[in-house]
Amino acid sequence: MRIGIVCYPTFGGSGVVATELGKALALEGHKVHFITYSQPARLDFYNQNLFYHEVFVPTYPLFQYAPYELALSSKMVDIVQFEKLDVLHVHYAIPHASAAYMAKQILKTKGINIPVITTLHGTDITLVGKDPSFEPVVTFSINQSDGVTAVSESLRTETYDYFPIEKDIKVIPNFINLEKFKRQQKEHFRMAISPNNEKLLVHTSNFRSVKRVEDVIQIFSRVREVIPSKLLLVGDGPDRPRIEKLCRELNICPDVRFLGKLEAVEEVLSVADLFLMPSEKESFGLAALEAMACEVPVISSDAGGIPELNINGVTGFVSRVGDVPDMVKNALYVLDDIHLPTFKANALARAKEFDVAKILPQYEAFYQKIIAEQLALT
Ligand code: GMT
Repeated sequence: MRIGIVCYPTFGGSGVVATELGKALALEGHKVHFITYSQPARLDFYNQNLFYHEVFVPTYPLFQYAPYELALSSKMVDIVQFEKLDVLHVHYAIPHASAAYMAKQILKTKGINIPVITTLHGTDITLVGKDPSFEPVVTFSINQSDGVTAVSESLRTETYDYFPIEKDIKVIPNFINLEKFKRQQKEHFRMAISPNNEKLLVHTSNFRSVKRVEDVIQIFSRVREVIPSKLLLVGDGPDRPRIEKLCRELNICPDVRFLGKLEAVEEVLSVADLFLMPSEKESFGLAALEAMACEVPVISSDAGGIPELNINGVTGFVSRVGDVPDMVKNALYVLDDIHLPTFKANALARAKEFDVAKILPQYEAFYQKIIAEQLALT
């Protein structure tokens, strides 16, 4: 198939999923065309089947806000026509689904019926999409998509709860490349961080309020009182200054390392004993899946789709959002050397259920179904 993928090119979960999907499809022999405003962060290898088309937004003194969505629609029209794409797959509804709708209408006037598939990732529904500034457009463009997928049952349910959606939403969960995300021998790194064999706790996020990074710090601070441990924080974002302040107030700075945005997260996860994800909202929790693939158990909240991934009492524990005491209790249980090896093995076994090799055929079958349905209409 010739597939167009539209996504955010950043480190965010939706962009990562879209890019890894495109890479996996290219390895299967499909021609994959990324259409974004810059090179996707994970589009880091050459493959003859991978193509990248940059969306350029001209500036003009009249524009207080550059009309990215229009430039994106125009680029989609151009690439669908020139590359003879079979399907457009847009990740994250805002503004990609409405830009695709516009492209589809333009292409119709040229006698081309391009099937559009929208994948909902989370905040496009649970946070930003619900805002009255966007809701009518989000509802319309989801209903106008030829196929819609969501990354968890929870997100599917929330979408129906919040929006008058008439379309069938197919759940295709996120996936993991187990070749990249696997526990590696990084003993020198572990020795440098925890010279006295302290336990290593890790949190990865974009440091936005939905991630509740303060809870991460509170959990760590109380765990550290019982078990000698260190905390590694990967990522960056608006809450970081507040988090650094909290670490100072709790007097735990020597045991907390801010590593910033990292490309090779798997190297940090390879030395970790426990992953913390106390999020307020989380449609799937890709960062937790990455940790589990590196044999790291997860202490998480019960937000959104996390309980579909992190099996309570098996791959870690799930607590109610904000229940820090319960998360501390569970973290101490998992970190106990009697329990830790079992949780690590269970985390890996669960991650294997989300192997890209298992999930990719679901996307391919869905593309074929939607393309066939559209062909039948013409
Ligand atoms: O977590 C974020 O804030 C980034 C966001 C995104 O869209 O880039 O992630 C969402 O999509 C990921 C990939 O499908 C999911 O694994 C995350 O759970 C989801 N985040 C939220 O729902 C908050």
